[in-house]
Amino acid sequence: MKTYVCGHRNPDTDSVASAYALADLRRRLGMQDVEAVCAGRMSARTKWVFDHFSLQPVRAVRDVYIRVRDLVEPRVPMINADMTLVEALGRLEASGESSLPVRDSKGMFCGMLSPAKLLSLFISKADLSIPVGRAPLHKCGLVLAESERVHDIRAACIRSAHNHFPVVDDAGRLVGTVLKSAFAGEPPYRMILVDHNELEQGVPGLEEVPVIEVVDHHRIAFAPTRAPIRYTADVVGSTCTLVARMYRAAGERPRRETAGVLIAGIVADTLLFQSPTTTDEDRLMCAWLEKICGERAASIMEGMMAVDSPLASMGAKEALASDAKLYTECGKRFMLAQLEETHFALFHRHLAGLAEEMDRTISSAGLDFMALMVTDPVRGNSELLYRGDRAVLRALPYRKGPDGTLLMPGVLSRKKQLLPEIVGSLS
Ligand SMILES: [Mn+2]
Repeated sequence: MKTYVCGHRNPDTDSVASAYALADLRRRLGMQDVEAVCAGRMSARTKWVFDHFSLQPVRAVRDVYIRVRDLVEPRVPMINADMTLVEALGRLEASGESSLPVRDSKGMFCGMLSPAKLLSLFISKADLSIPVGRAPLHKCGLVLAESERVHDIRAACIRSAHNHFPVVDDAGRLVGTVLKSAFAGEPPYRMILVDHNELEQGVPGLEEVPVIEVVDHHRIAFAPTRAPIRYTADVVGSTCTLVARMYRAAGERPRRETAGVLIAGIVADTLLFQSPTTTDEDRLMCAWLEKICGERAASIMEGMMAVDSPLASMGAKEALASDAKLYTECGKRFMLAQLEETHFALFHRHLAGLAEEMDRTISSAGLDFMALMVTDPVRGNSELLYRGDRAVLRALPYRKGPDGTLLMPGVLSRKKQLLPEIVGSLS
């Protein structure tokens, strides 16, 4: 039976990475037909991680509702309309079913072959070597669309006098047959949840599918289960830490790429061990994974963070213009630009180009000065690059850092924190 491993909706890197690595571990330990999926689209950062390690991205699913196509019984044959009636009746008998679906040469569904419908032919001892397409077929039963939710058609099917329901795709082509008995059977797949355990946070449709395992580092709000399930939870900084621990406990060594993906999950959730949720276990597992991967956690973090960075994706001019505000205060005209970066390395690398562009703006826009505030929202700090009027610069209360930028620990707001200081230094 198929098993999906899935993290929470709006999937973050920890959630996708832990699903990917746990699916791989379960497969190695003998589980068949396991697939990691993600509940919605991967972020650009997560996509970068999979690209970086040359892995296929995890397939995104919108929901896991059980669909008609999941119940199609592959052992029930389909009859082609150009087959002779004799041959088709032979197939019907061999199948052990009471009716079989018929399709024309284009694959379109044309009706059900059922002996009851053929009674008049038998009685009149008609020639049974005619093609099925010319024989009377049963056409008034329920026809199911493969994409329909089982939840929506279950009652109608159970009430129906028929035991066989032909299934068609959007174009009306015959896909196969669903047997009435399928509605009483086990759901066709099951789930392993990672990085969440609350139904509301999970992929839509989760309530219809049995959960056989949970690996998580959040509060527990999981409903009581009917059967025992495997439940791994601990107070650590990342679900990937728990998955790494499970590899070790099983005596398995992840592949280089899988180790890289796990590192990405750990550093993304612990903000490279800066978050107060970080534990020693996160550092320990990450160090083990780094040895296997051959790449440092910090460099994976940097690669990931650079993805959404304005300084990585735009030129200096465009980045400065993306959020620049013009002010006139105390007879001075100035511009304050702000950018969000997850750390300052890229900013320091682009200092010369940014300064040059700011000098150009000062002269073209007739400004007295211009400042660029780069904010790291994760650690809650900013740094300032200042060009123009030296008197204002000297009056600002910020210390100069080794790269020549002004350090603004704890400063996040241009409007509430930087602007009052600037205005204060003008008067
Ligand atoms: Mn997490």
